[in-house]
Amino acid sequence: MIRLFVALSLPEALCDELSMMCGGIPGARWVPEENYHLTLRFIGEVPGWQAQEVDDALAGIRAPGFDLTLRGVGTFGKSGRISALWVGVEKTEPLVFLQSKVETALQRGGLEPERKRFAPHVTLARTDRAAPEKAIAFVQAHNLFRAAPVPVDGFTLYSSRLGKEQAVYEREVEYGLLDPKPAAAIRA
Ligand code: 3AM
Repeated sequence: MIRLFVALSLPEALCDELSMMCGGIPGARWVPEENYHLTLRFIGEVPGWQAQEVDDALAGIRAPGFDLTLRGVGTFGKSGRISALWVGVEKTEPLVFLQSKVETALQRGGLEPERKRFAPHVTLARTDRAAPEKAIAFVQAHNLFRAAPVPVDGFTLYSSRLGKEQAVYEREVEYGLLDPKPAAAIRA
């Protein structure tokens, strides 16, 4: 069995910028810089034969590249507990298009439909062992964060091995996106 997810990786300079924001919350488990990603679809544990079908399905995706912009900071959690801190992502049309292509391809590859709404984000920390006030203060301090747009020309099938503190992510397969439409073609 192999634990898989589909995600966008981020350029090193952007990861550096994100990691510079991190720190100052006792008990938070900060995601190591090399693990930053934007999940398009969590797959979970699948047998080897199904991983092959997933790969085949993803390889068939045709979608244009686009620019990705990270901005704002937020939290996941419920009933007063904050489980994660993340940086937000502009939910643009080409990003949503790619995510829906991935979803359709995976269903064709035999996976059950994803029930959760796509909420694009980059997780910075798991905060279930931290004081919620500290996580809230972090959000307030960084809420105006905005990164320069970065070009996305592909997406990645990652494997994940769960470690004691941090998961170990491995880039298994990279898939290319089509050249983005030139501005002139969009205007025409
Ligand atoms: O992209 P983020 O960091 O929010 O939390 C896991 C991580 O999300 C999530 O998949 C991403 C890559 O590991 N994940 C882990 N288990 C999950 C599950 N059972 C899950 N997402 C949905 N269901």
